[in-house]
Amino acid sequence: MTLTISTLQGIQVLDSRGRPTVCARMVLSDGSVHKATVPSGASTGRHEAKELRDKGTTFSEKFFSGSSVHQAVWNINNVIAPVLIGSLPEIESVDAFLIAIDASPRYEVIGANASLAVSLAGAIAQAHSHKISLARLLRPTGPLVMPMPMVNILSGGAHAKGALDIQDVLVIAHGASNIAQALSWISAIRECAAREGAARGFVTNLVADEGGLGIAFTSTDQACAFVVDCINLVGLVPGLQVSLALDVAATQFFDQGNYISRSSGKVHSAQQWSDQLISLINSQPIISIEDPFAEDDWQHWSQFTAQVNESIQVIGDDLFTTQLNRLTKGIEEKSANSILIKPNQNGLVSNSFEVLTQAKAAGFSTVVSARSGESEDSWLADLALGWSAGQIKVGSTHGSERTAKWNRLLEIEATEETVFSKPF
Ligand code: 2PG
Ligand code: MG
Repeated sequence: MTLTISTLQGIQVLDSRGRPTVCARMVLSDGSVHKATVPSGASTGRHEAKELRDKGTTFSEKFFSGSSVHQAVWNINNVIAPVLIGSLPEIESVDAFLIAIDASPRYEVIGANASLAVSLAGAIAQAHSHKISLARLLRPTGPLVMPMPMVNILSGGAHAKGALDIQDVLVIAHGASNIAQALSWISAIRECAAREGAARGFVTNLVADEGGLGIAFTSTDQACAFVVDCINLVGLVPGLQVSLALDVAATQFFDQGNYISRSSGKVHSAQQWSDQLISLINSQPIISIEDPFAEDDWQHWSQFTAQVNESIQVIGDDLFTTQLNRLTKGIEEKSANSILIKPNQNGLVSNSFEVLTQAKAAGFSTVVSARSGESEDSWLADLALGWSAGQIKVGSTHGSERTAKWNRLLEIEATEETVFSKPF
């Protein structure tokens, strides 16, 4: 029996920060219900697809200070649903309908929060109609490639009230043989960081948006050294079994060509900033660095990537914003060697996959990523598996919106044939 879409409804729900977000609820002709809730960022890139938020002027909007999503929900119910009802739940056709409704590159008319919710609900419904998981729909044959997790231990920047200048210190358990082992190591490191931080007299009760600890270290170097201590304390070998990754999120402290430390107020020229990062990389077991420069500082991205010369992974997040035109420029200019793939920066499942495919073709590594504002959904884990992304970043080991994704990966590893990705 061929299943078709019988109803499609948008609902305003809450994300993990308590802010409104869009859920699309699709019912198929067999009565089955398929839902997808879109995430939302705090350190958002300027070039991301348009997240439609209300102005906060009506009575019901004002309680969310202008962040309600009634217009995006209205667009699903009144603009998108009439077009999709009766059609097949298939990624390609649903996404083609969405593009036909809103041809603007950043979905400024219907909102990327509306488009992605519907695109994802369609993909999840399609998997149901084929009686397989979303991961299997996207990768029909062969073992599933289990992504290497990149996990947040310390948070700063926009996620933790500026506890650190940079946004995250993360760990990658590249010496582990599977994801269950990797997560067991990383949970121990996260627990050790809370214990050890308190023992050293730091305030450790600020748990940041993504479940990392918001400890106010005086420098990034000190924060990295602390995480290295924790790796040692749990009995693992830094650099050999577990290494560090940074998300600098440098756009957040870039001003008129300079990088300005929020903690010390010190102003760095781009060259001084680059030198500082290189000396940090040389003194700590760092294997990956994300957004070392601001989103439009192309020149310094290219210089930095040439200088580190493949010795570490240089990831573009705000730089590329999961947009094909920006990735194409980055490939030409050798701005980075890796890309973060965030479906809500793009607005469609199929186009996010296209960006990932082009990045891989150019020899880039690919890291599928959650946002700082998340939901209990686990579709991101299925996308990472189905797309053979290689790596995944969903925040820390704390918070159900984070564990929903880890637990989905653990479930797949326990029940399906998988191979653990070894990008390092
Ligand atoms: C990032 C993400 C996730 P946000 O910068 O990579 O950590 O943060 O969702 O706030 O953009
Ligand atoms: Mg980032």
